[in-house]
Amino acid sequence: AQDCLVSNITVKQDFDRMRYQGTWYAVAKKDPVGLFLLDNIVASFKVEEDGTMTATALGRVIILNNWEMCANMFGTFEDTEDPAKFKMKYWGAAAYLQTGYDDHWIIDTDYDNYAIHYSCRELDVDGTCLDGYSFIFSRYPDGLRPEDQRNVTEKKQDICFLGKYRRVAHTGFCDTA
Ligand code: FEN
Repeated sequence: AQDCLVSNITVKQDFDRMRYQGTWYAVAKKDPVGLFLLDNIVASFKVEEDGTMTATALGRVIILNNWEMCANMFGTFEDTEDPAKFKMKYWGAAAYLQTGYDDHWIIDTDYDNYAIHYSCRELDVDGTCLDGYSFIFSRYPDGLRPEDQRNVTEKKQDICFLGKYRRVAHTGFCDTA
């Protein structure tokens, strides 16, 4: 959407939640306002027997007194009329972690290599996104394949977050948690 209206953002056509299952490594993220996951972010999606999509996410956080922790987050997804647009209820394994209810849109994915996720938390009066976050996911912790980078950059621009991403480091911090 070159006008940056959230209502004009297009998502993956005929999104297939079965093919989306499994492990996704966050290789880049655009942060929302407030508390979030810092790095070492790995998400795992699953389709339950009743068809509901669920996910877990691990990521490093720094809590009070500069304690480094691995946050263990859970999400359940509510379907909408668009198969690529969900509402996600999320919570943490630990009580100090924030809970929430966010949009969860799959902008694009080829299921085997990359995925572009988008969530706008707050609409501005003009219909653009005032506060949102986004993940670029890869099936590989080392990053995107070179042949996927052009498309991902294009999609970052489509959701008006180009230039707002930071690389997500994978140092192994949450590998044994
Ligand atoms: C997503 C996809 C897979 C499932 C889930 C995802 C979203 C995770 C979110 C995490 C939020 C973390 C927070 C951390 C926090 C999209 C990857 C669930 C939205 C809010 C602190 C930091 C410091 C502190 C307290 C809490 O609460 N962090 O003192």
